[in-house]
Amino acid sequence: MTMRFEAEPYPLESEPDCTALLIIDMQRDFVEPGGFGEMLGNDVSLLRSTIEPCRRVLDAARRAGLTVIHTREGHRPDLTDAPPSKLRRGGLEVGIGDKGPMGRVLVRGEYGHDIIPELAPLQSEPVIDKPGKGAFYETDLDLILKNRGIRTLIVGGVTTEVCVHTTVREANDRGYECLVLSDCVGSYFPEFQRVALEMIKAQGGIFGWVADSREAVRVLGQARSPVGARETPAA
Ligand code: TIU
Repeated sequence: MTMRFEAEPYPLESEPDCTALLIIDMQRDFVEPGGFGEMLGNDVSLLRSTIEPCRRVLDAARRAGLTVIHTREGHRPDLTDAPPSKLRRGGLEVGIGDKGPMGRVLVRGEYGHDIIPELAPLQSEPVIDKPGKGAFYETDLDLILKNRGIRTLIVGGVTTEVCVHTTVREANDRGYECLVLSDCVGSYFPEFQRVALEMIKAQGGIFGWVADSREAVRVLGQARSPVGARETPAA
């Protein structure tokens, strides 16, 4: 069965077994106080409105049997995969690799680095640990998507103009079609949120489509991947 999302700038069609939900960097370090987001000087409460819409779409995607993939931005404990330029950036008092209230900032295995419990991955859902802003850079995301025959990505997560944009642009150049859900992505800057969404869908959808969680849940509610749910969540 073909899914048809009413989106901007025009409807997007895809097959459930060729479509994945990609949830980007919904980590404590970005959405909870005391993490990397706050250390950069941001009000992290602005991102928290994305949690409920992401949870509803995640639930619908799991029920429809879609591939679900999560990403986390962060580094090895020895920071050997962190470019010195990234470590220096911002001249932060407490920055990447330093000890903060939620453990070492943006370091894999630390409390702050992990995905928030509301959106915790199932065992069957790949988690991509990425050193950069884009989820394709120096990761096996492209390989996983190709092996699953995925061509369309439904995208949520944070932040809209940084890791979401970078990932969607990378995906677009690799031939994937991306549907970004406006209320499932968030920015620390309201004006960036608005403009970042405009940029995606301008010029005939120059690198993607935009819809919202309601539309995604509506369409996914009628869909079922022939591959079937790989792991059914507890009701
Ligand atoms: N600072 C900011 O807006 N974002 C990031 O550093 N990473 C992600 O977007 N995940």
